[in-house]
Amino acid sequence: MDIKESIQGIKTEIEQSSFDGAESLENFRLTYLSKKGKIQSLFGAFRDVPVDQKKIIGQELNALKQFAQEIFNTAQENLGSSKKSSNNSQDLTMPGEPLRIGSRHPLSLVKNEIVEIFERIGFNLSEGPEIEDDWHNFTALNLPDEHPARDMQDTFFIEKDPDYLLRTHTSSVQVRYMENNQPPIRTISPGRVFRNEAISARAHCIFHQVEGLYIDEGVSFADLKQTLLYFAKEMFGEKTEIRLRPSYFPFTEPSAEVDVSCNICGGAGCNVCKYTGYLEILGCGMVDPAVLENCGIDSKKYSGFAFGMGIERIAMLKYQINDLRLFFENDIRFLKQFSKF
Ligand code: 2NM
Repeated sequence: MDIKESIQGIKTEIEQSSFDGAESLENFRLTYLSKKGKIQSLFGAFRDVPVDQKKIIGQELNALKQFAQEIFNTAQENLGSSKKSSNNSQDLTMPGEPLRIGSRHPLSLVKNEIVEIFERIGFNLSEGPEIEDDWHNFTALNLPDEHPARDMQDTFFIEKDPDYLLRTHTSSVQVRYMENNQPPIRTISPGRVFRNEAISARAHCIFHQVEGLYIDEGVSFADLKQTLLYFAKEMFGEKTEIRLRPSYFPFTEPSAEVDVSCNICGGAGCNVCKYTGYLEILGCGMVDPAVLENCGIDSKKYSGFAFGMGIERIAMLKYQINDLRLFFENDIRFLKQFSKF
């Protein structure tokens, strides 16, 4: 095949080539425009062209090279602009992805509500460490060494030094508060507490408490009752009644368990209150004089009351949640039901 025929053949090939992407463009460049490509090899063969034809063949070869380059440039441009036009095809009037901002956990909502109810009657907020020592969690609170609540089954001890433990109640915060403040004391202590027990629908080894403490001259059991009645009405509604039953805690004497009238049936009896008309919500009592003395408070001059409640339990009653585990699974379908946000 002579060189003229080769030029024509390549020209026809180029005219017939099509481009469907970056890969075909690169193949075209390698086939026709690179140093080892078809056109460059014709330039190699140009040496053997007879002198009288060199001018015309040379012109034709240059024209072929230019033609290939032009085809390549046009294809490259088209490919680039087709990418651009697919970007332009986005519809900028489409609504955006909704922003998901999350919601407050029901336990936080209930904790805040309880704290605010007591802040309205002059209580302040106190907090303390989750890792406690034996004194603040047990000894100062009248729990002698042999007391069953100290049993290994109930308390998570720090293995390296069992004088340290995960607090089993937030009373330890109030011991610290009494050590550092003289009466009048009105403080409310919310927080996370830990008990070494089996997990079920009704119990978990981590839960949340709010404890309250009021110490001054002449504080009586009547003050305790009225304070708790105020709390119950604020928390569960104006019609709510309370009922006290005698109980026992090592740190209070006398002690009581407090029930509120069932806010679901209004006291008539339903399956939530197990047809008793009442729901147990907290424990309380007059702080034992020995506890006051342990914390540096003169028990001859001062008296006080204390109470404690589980936030999970209050939240379950308030929102009619029947399984404790929902609080720590953090399923957003559950969580977002309680927050207005
Ligand atoms: C309860 C029940 C009764 C309580 C006692 C104290 C302290 F530190 F003052 F002694 N704080 N909280 C207390 C009393 C807690 O929880 C069911």
